[in-house]
Amino acid sequence: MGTALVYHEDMTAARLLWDDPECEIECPERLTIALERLRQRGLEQRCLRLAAREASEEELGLVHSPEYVALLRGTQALGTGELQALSGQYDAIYFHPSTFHCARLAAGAALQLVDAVLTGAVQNGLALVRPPGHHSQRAAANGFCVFNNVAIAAKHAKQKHGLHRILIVDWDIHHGQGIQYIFEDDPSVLYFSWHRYEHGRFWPYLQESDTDAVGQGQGRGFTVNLPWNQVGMGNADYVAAFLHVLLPLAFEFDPELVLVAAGFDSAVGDPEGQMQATPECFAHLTQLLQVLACGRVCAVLEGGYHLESLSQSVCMMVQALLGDPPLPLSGPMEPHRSALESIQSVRAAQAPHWMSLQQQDAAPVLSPSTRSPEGSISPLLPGGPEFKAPVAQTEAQAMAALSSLLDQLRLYPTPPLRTAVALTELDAALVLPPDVLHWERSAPQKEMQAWARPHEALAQDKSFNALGKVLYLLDSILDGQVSSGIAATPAPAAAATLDVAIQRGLSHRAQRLLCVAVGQLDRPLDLADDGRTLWLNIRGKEAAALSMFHVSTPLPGTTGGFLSYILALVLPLAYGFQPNLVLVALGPAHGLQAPQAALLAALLRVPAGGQVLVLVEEESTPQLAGVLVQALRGEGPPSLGPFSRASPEEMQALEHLRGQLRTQWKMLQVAAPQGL
Ligand code: X5A
Ligand code: ZN
Repeated sequence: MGTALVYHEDMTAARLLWDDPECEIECPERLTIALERLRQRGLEQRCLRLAAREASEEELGLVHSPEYVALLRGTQALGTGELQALSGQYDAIYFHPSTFHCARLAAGAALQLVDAVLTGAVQNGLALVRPPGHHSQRAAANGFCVFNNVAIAAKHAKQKHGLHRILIVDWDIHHGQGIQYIFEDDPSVLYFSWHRYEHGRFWPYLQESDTDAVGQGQGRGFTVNLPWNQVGMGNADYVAAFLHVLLPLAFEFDPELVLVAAGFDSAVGDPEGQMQATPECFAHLTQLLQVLACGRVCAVLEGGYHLESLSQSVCMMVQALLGDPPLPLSGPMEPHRSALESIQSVRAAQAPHWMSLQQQDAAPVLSPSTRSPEGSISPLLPGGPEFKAPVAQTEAQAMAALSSLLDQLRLYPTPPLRTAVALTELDAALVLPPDVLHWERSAPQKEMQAWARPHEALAQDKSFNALGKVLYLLDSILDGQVSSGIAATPAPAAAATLDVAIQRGLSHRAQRLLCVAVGQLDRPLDLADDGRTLWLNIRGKEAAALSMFHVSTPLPGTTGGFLSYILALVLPLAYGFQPNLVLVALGPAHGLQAPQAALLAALLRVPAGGQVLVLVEEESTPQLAGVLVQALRGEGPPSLGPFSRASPEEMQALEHLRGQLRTQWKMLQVAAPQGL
């Protein structure tokens, strides 16, 4: 439905007029270079361009005191000396004669974006602004920030659009203490921030940036701080933070709008953050957020001071907003020990306030419905990275590695890929978006006969013809001609079709194939346990890990239970495995409601880099097919409905399984391993 890009050239006018090493990194080129890169890659042209407007003084008053706004208005007439003297009254701030105008445009851009999304003109968007906002407070500028753009936008969404629940995700590497102060007693705004902290030794050196600051009064539990106590955090740490902290709370909160305080000083190369997350990580984070609030995501630029890294990260985020499948994540998917300590600490601090954390942290007790694995778990490691993360001894080597990494990303083409649908009878009842391909092509008869021969269920014409489409669609996904697909098969042929699809995928180009079989589908007998296939049977009869690559789990009917199984088991396995193809098969008695199936597909699409093939039974409803198509195209899936707690038995079974698997699959961890 469209992505807005809100910008105004005037926001490049403000700049530092005197010598100040702390402030000089906040420069006009941050915007011009990011925008230039968006143009070069054809991304700006795909967005709805909106010229930023100035926020009115009344709108600024949603957050700031009239005296503070008046003071800022006065700066327009000051000389350089006076500006410098005034700037000195604040921490890490410089004023310029154009600061007031720029800052009003920055806040106005955020407001315009929220209006565009909440009126339905677009699905999502990014406001490219400066000065940034998240450090600014009711009556104080701070940390390059003048007006609190995101906080003003949130207040506006409540007041003008009547919203009741807004999620703010602050992935800038500094703590947005300004946002925290503004909403600390407000339960209608859930504020999540991660930040470089180093036990309080990093700017802005505040005690209230730690995990035990959870909000005040009615707002307790609606401030969530995840401090990073070491530098060097990377893709695995950021994804783990989303899977194990942010997303469980966000689903339980059920926001109507997601605002992102999108600072990219948390990316590799940034002098402030000193972190390692690569630009494509921000596409993953963005798409993980797009499953919330029906996809209504408004991002507003905050920090980001390495011009090339910033521009790449901005491009990745815009591509994700546009619905393009994300690039695979680089680097080992193993969170740092220090990151796990932080994750453990914030989960403990928030547990009293969130059902989703209470149920997950239930003691892992062996229940009668679970059993130990037969034999030993294979020690094979999941596949390696597509790009090598920079590992360097010297500063110069590090810089060379970084620029080669950024070069690789620059060369990556914008995929002109689409979702294909092979639904036979079903698609007649479906109104599909115009860019969806109706899949008619079939694999050559000869080839297919060889594949189908061992399977009696595929002897019938109908099943055989459906298989032909499935196989050709599979090839086309693996060859990069289409991104994702959905195909229907007659129910009696479901297991055989899946079996052939797996073999075909493995013999074609799938280096690592994740098969998520929902319902009564048995693992093919001849499937090798060689690390190339991860077989996950959901709603199998019991929770069991027969090997690291062969996992079977029940699936709770409660929303809380369902979400826990997906966020705490399925996605960590998928991120650890890094598949280049995901096969989702909804087999006999899969029992998934349409919104659940859509959420599963929407979430799996992210670690799979968009390469997902969903097999449904021909007897499925057009409604199910419809929401699956939406999910595969990157549109927000429908809401699961009200949160209901999982039963203790369900959670015990999950914890038992996680306990069995987490030494091999590090993304399952939510706490630092003991005794090391
Ligand atoms: C928005 C932002 C950083 C201020 C750092 C001061 N501010 N040392 O990234
Ligand atoms: Zn920052």
